Amino acid sequence: MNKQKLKESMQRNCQVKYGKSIEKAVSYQIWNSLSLALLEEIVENWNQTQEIYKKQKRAYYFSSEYLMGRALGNNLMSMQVYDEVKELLEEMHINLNEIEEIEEDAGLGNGGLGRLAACFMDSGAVMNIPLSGYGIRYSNGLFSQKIVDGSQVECVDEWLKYGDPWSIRKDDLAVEVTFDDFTVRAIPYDTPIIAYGSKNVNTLRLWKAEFLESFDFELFNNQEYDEAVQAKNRAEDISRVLYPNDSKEEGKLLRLRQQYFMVSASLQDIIRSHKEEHGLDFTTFDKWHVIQLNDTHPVLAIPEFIRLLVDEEGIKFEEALAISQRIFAYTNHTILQEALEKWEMDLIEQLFSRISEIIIKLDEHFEATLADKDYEEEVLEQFHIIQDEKVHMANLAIHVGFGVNGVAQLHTDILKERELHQWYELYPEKFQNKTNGITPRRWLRLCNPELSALITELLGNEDWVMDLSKLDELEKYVNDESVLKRLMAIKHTKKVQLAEYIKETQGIEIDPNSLFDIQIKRLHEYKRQLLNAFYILDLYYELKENPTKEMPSVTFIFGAKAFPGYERAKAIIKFIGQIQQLVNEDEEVNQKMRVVFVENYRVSLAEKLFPAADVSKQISMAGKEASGTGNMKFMLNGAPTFGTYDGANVEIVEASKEENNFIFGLRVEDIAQIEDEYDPQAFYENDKNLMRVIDSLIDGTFSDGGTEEFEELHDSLLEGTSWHEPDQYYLLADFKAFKEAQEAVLTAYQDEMSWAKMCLMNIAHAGVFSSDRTIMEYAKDLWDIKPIRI
Ligand code: 26Y
Repeated sequence: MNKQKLKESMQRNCQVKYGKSIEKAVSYQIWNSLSLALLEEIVENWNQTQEIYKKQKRAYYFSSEYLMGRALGNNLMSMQVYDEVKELLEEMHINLNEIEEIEEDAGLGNGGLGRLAACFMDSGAVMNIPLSGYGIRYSNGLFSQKIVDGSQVECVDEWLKYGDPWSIRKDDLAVEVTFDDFTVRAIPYDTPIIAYGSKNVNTLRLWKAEFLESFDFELFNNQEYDEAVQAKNRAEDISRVLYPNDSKEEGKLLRLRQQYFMVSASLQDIIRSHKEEHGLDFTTFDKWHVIQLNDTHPVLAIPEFIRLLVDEEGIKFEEALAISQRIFAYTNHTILQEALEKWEMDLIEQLFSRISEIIIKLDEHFEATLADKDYEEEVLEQFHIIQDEKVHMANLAIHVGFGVNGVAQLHTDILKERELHQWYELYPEKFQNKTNGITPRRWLRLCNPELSALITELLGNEDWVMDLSKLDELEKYVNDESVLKRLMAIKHTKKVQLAEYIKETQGIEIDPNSLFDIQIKRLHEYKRQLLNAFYILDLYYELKENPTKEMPSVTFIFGAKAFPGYERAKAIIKFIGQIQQLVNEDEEVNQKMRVVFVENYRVSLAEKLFPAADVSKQISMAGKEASGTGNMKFMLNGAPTFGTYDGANVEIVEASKEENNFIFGLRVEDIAQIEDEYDPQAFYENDKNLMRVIDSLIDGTFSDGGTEEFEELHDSLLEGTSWHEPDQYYLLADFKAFKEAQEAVLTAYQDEMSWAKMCLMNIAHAGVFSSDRTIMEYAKDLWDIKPIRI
């Protein structure tokens, strides 16, 4: 990189955009000018990459969520100019770190599924796979969270407030999306995905919805100003907000519009480029294109593709269906029934009646194909796309798609044996496992430069950044005391940095010499943050009774957003807040333990938390967490897993060995055995400690501000409600095992060298959890695509 050239470009961009020189610019202006200057550096490679990709088969990731986080630091790293640019800025008396910190996260996703999409984008580029992402450019991403008096308050996310220098708006590539009641313009914004280690630059294309005419003159002339503005808003509403929802259906009509908007625009784009490159021959479409559907959210792509081929290109329905069956594959991310989308037929009819016709036709088609299988009536019903006037999106995807995959081995097994068993029997050849992964660039190289430097030194080069399996070689240092000491010193540094950040942002003091025990993820009952809270409260009572208990000092850290309409999840946040207050204010115990709920958990905060963790808490009820990916981020940064046999935890423990982790609790098969006669009351009555912490919800120990939310939590465990049995996630059954495992942690942590070994073993076996490995599996087993380097 030519420093002088970059500096000039920064100056130029600053002058043109803000009418002032860099010397006079404020942080966000510097951030914009620098980002634009860097974009200038890669734009030629970007165009070249796209031209070369056109010559071979390409994959498209259709996803309603992309949880990208910040771009600047990541792109500096990918371009391998981080240190150079830092130096350059220093010469200009600018602190790069401060500039990085003013960037807002692109939080266009809820949680794991959205972050996985972002990791896949990065890995696609680094592995030189012709992979493009398609999605929606929400004006407001996931809400930002404030904790006010212990409760979650949601604030609107304004990620675009300082601009979006990394995206290029492409008006010339706009398309129209037509609903039965109106038509909108879809405008693509392209963001470069810059490969670390090569010149390839992939594309994330996100659509923004706009009004067709910039202004409705007739209405305006007739002084119907409000109507004109209304029509404009109605169009823009489609890409206005991400639904902060990863469990239930909400804002139905608009959400459905969003889904159709995204898939229709993306397919029109793909078909247009197909015609440009290959003419009107659609019989070879699958030779050139393959579409991965990220959960059911983009599954409307199937009938929309058929519509476009039949209605716009004059292809016969049967032929269009046959092509679809060769280009779509579907990934399932959950077995929670409430998260499997089912759309009411009349909504679909109302918004896009032609799509409902096609869905009916598809349903009839598949019914006919099953006619000779002599299924019982009931079984046959389960295969229908339309059941009780609802469209089962997963059924549509499984019938048509050529591939169906789960996201961790256990999850795929459960799909095959239970949740989708009859589908597996019908289409065994479609089912595959693709264990999730994480990008080593953001989740180690960027967020933990200290550990990265040590690894590079030990391995002799930086090849591990692009081939994470190289970490294997670290195992030989497992008895090397000086390496282990350095590893622990790095951990301490990251804990000091986190402690400073928490002090600065939330005013809470924590001790970097204490054990950092961290649970960070969306708030959901199945993830069992409440179980962790019960344990912490129990430990508090134990310390009150026995102040000389032999244990290291511990800091319990939580971070989680709750869906705004999910009352119980919000009550759990409140409960944790109450425990935090009780513990931290109690002088008798607060030298031994503290609790912190970090506000507004998001990608950029995650980058500070994972490297600072001593323990990774992964305690979902066995069978419920499809994979988890946070678990992998902890592991890569050297934290043993404290967890259940669930999701990818199983594979993490298999890779790094059980003795280097803390596994507890009921397994899937144990739960299957007891589920019919499970009696949480018996656990409650037989364990005084458990009783005490559960009772704290109703005995006046804590206050929920008179809302009765705590009582509701209490009853959900012991009484059940109209929609579920008591303690549906088996907290009470696992409490004792949890406590024993946590005791083992407290003991193990006191032996620094043996602890350090566990950390090292985790790092050394984390290689398989690189999303590079995952994306290559998709490319090989599902997409039939090979890398191509520019
Ligand atoms: C349709 C709507 C209700 C909905 C919106 C978002 C349903 C689900 C979601 C998001 C689900 C999600 O994030 N699932 C997570 O996907 C990760 C990536 O595969 C997994 O690691 C994680 O276990 C799973 O919960």
